[in-house]
Amino acid sequence: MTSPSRPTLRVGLIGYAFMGAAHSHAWRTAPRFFDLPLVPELTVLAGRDAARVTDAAGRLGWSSSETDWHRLLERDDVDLVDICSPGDTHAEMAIAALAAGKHVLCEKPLANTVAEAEAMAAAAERAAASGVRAMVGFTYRRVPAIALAARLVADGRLGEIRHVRAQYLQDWIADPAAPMSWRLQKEKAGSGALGDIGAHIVDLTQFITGQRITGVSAVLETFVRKRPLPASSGKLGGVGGEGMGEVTVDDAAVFLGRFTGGALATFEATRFALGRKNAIRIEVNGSAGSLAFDFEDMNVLHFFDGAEPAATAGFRRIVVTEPEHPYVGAWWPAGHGLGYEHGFTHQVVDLVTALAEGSQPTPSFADGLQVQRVLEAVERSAAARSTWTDIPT
Ligand code: SOE
Repeated sequence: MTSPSRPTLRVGLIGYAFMGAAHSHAWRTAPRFFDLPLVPELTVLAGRDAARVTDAAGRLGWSSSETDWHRLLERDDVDLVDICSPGDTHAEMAIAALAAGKHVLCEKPLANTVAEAEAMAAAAERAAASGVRAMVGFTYRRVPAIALAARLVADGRLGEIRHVRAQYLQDWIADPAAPMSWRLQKEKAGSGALGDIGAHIVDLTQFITGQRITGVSAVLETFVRKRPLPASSGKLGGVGGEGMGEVTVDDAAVFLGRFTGGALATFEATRFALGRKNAIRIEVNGSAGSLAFDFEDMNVLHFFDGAEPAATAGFRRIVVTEPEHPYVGAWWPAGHGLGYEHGFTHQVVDLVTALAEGSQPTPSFADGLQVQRVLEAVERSAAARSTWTDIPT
């Protein structure tokens, strides 16, 4: 339990939708289950609508609320700004917060373009010189089974990595009648499935393998190009109305990749995999072993040990809930399992620990920039159809 005498980390959060709620839960919960060197304080929640942000602040446990995010940069009772607003706001907010001497946690993807991400990474580098730190929120790295997978690869248990197979499958807009949202607007979200969920599997596969993607060949598709505008403007980030709106992002991204160690990779990110709700499926095949993970069974990691004699070889199902496993010791007894929200709490634990040590939290903005470069390469490859060979039908 964190003792009351510990120094505090006073947080200002921007946004109170899905990510704002998940981050609020994490800031509240982390000091109650982990012995943190700094005690987070939920100082202020920022949002545009005065009535709604005041209500959200009460519901999510924030001491005060603001309707102008710039106020968070001026307040001397804010040490860290947590950005949980759509991607078109990330660059302006993060760069201003860093310049104001505030640490920054910014939701993924880091930005909507490589140019924005480069400016953010440069601002983070400047700020780090005076001990102000920035981190991008790829929380799935902090699912215990994923952290265990990365540990197995780093320990050489898979040998040389030959194949990486990654899917992120959702189906929340498979119905053409599903209304327009800000996530389907390029000027707000930057891209569709590619940046929203494709960014996660780009980051995860690089984190697990410890390698970088060096090239891609891609296809993007938008299956449903027009959608009904939502009656309530809130769902579209402030824009609503009658009739139909134009979808200006991809619904699905499929791409091949190659890693620095020579491994071949296949990636699939889609919101049209009817029946798959949040299926992050990763398989890595190496010369000495393989691993497989599915977020819809997130407390389990499947591991094939190539050293096992053939008579007893096979994928074993590791239930990743032992105290020896990453993060798990702070929670429940073996077998009781964790959920989606725990990755956000573990993110707070690692961020706060790094800040107290004066070290760089990971993933850094430079890591987020590299992911953005992969996303942009996917978009360029898809546009160029560079390696696509048509088959006459
Ligand atoms: C929507 O696809 C979404 O909320 C993503 O934006 C999150 O990053 C993911 O964790 C859950 O799905």
